[in-house]
Amino acid sequence: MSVQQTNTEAGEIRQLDAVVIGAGFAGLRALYKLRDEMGMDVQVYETGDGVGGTWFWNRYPGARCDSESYYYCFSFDEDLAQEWEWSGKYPEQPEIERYLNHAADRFDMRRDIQLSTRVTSAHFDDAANRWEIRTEHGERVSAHYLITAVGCLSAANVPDIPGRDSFQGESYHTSAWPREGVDFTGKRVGLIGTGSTGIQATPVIAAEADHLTVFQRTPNFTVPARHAAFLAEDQARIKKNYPAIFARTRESPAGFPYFPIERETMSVSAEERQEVLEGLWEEGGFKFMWGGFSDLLINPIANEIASEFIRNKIRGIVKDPETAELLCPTDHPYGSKRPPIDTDYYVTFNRDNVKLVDIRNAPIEAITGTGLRTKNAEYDLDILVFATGFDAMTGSLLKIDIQGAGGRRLADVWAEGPRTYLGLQVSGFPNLFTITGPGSPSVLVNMPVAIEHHVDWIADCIEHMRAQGKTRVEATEDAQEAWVEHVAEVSKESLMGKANSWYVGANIPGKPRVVMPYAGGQPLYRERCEAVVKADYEGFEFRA
Ligand code: N01
Repeated sequence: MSVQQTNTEAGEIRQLDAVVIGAGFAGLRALYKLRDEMGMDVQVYETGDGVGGTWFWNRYPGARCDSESYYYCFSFDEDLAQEWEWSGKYPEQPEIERYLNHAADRFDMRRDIQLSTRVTSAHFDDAANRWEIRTEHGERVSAHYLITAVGCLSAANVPDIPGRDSFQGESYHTSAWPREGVDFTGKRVGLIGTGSTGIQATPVIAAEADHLTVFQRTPNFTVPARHAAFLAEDQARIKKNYPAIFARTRESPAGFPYFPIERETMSVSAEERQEVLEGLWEEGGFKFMWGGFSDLLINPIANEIASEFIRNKIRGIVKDPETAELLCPTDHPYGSKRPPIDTDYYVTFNRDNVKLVDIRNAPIEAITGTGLRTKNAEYDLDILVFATGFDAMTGSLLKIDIQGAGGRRLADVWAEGPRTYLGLQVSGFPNLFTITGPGSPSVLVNMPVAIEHHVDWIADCIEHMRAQGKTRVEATEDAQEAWVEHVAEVSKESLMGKANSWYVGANIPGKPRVVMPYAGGQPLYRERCEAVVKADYEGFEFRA
């Protein structure tokens, strides 16, 4: 739908059953569910000029998925699963963007998605039990339900470094990468940030650029992805097993089709431990975290063994001992930050045209017209890449002026950190559902699995309301309070709170430090959501 076809402030307000914000995995799934499976009148607004969400925006060099393709996808339609051919284990961004475009076409979604349209505000009308939603183009619509599908990692963090805007060369944040790409040939490139993104981009930029300087504040643990193309027999085996694969993704703690092994680190000999870790390193991928020992994320001694294993790998790969030590993380346990997986990251530091610069001990002082100045050196650069991450989990929601019952602003209610019930609703914000909102497992689970669960839960809740003749649903303050406490309690059992990561908002100056995702694992969370439903939607208040 073009902007011209929608209502403007001058015209009548269009009445909708639901507005969905975002057209990534979550928004697309929500649209199909509500519109095609439930017959609702739905409008999706999307800021980008294409669908895909994360996979529309993050087109930086080396961007690829680090969950395996055949389970990092929609499971709700068997025909879609059968007809789509993944090229290999870890598809690059263009392939996932193509997949999501294919889904949008296949299910005739585009007619209800308005692209290039940022939602600027959403205010709840107490008397009508409806949301009034405004866009950057001045459109105004009214919807019974507001469903946010804005993504957990979509509000870019571009650090406010003095002189940032004075740089005369090209500069890019990795999540706002130009469609036409960036030509690094013959260029001196500086890259700030060594999270999953920086770690994926570094080897690819290094191979193209004249010189790459990586500015590292905190070294990160990464294990090899070991990407491989699928053979015809892999495709056939996967397609045959899809129902079982998808079932397992719903039952496992992190939404992968395998379960953490029931074996504690100290229950085996030092030789056996080494053998297990070697095997996982060779196999590659996230299995390093789940497939060897069960206590990696809860027992500091077990964690240190795995952490030191990775450090020794770094020391073995990186030829310059000083660079190797700089790359070794020592200030946080493995897995307490979201672990990246990589293709040729550490070995890239053996290239003559790559330099690692420690900005922990000699911080960046300023960006200049010609490059960047740290406490003890100047770097001349042609291109500056910000791989500096996101204002995670809350950033995209708080960019929108969301006001609930009685005009309460979400930004005020979350001033001390996000508060939700089950990560699905916020008390005081009736008929608003937050897909993979803070307080749900979200980013700790394979995202499409978490998303599909939330969409199904929300749809069931709406169905329940229809059946009961209710028009308003809202989490109670008490239920929310208890859930927020539970999320905090559970997080204490994991090592997650130990690192300064985006999980806890530590990457954004001034953001309250709160473990935002629910760390209890997906099965427990799903059980909890089901129990709530069985107990007649305990903790939710419905009104006619
Ligand atoms: O962001 P990050 P990301 N000065 O926040 C540094 C997902 N993802 O885009 O650690 C200097 O992890 C910051 O340093 P420090 C995945 O969930 C998935 O890499 O704060 N440096 C850090 O090194 C991932 O976790 C895929 O000290 C500054 C880096 O920038 C999430 O997205 C691929 C700085 C930011 O790391 C975010 O990853 C890529 C400053 N002022 C990402 N501010 C898949 O494959 C920040 N940094 C699916």
